[in-house]
Amino acid sequence: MQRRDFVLGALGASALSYLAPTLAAMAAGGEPIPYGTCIRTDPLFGDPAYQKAVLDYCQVVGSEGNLKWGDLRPDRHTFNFEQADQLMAFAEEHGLEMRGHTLAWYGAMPDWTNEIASADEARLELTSHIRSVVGRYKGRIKSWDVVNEPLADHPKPGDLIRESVWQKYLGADYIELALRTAAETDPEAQLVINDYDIEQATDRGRARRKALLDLLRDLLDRGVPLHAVGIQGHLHGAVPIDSSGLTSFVAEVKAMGLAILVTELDVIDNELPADIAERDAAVAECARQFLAAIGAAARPERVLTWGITDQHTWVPIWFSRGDGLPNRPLPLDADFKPKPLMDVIQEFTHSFS
Ligand code: 9MR
Repeated sequence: MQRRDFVLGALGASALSYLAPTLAAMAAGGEPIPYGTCIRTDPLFGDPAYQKAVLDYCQVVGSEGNLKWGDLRPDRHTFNFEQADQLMAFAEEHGLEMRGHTLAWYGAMPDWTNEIASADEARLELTSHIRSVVGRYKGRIKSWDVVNEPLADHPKPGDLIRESVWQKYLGADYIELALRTAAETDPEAQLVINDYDIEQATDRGRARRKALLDLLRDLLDRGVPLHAVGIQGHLHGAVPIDSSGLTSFVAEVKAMGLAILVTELDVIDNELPADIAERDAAVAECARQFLAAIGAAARPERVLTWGITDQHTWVPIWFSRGDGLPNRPLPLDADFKPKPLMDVIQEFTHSFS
């Protein structure tokens, strides 16, 4: 399948105006977009079926938790790289690329970081952490989600940046500091800002797209090192996707000279029908619209889902179903059988080749 068919199938004629600049690239052909997943190390090393699925389907992996502060930093003076090292070794042994997630986030912070009490201390902790972590995997982790979810959940003028210990003491400047420190530590690494809920056809979705574009423009205008935007893609199956808004957003990001990655795709299905076939079809169609809208403006460099099997997903922690049925947000079911979502991903990643 060619990209044009994929895009047109999902978007219809309204997408045509975005296609023209990309036809030459299509004709040139190329490799399929590398696909991958974030990894939980327990099943990776404890369940042969999980490991087999990763090896069968993936060219790239990330870590669901092992590179976050909560896992790496049991206390202020200690780094625990054991799990992250094991995943890195697995990736290298099997020729998989590994992405880094994440260096500056509000979430998964160990309690001791609440003791940070000044701008100087925040600067010191953030920069020394980034130097240690990026330095350890220098030349091996080639792409980092340096700043994760910098936007306020519902950005408003004057209130664009999400609260965190970094924002509390350094304001929005923590973003620049994190990026500059990562660039100094590994000048070859791709530096990414990663965020969610930018595809929705809602006022909030529009506000988030605008806030992210404003943030990117400001950083680039000031010469801050930044190479790509990670569109997470935790899609809400029952919330319409703003296809043209998303395509325009990607076109603007591309015009800034930044690459696009899909970093955490899954489809939150708590409000979708109970019937399995209907639900799986709705999940796949939602992802198809999302990918098509992105693909209409740019070839994303990577497509990663946030997990590969419904057996291991964060979704029920926040979005369990009222009817008690298990969530089905990912490309393989709980028995590792491919679902329509896997077909959509494979069609999309191959539509560029
Ligand atoms: O899926 C992750 C879950 O297992 C963790 O408990 C949680 C806190 O570390 O983070 C989840 O991953 C999030 C990711 O790091 C950033 N985007 C949203 C993801 C889902 O909540």
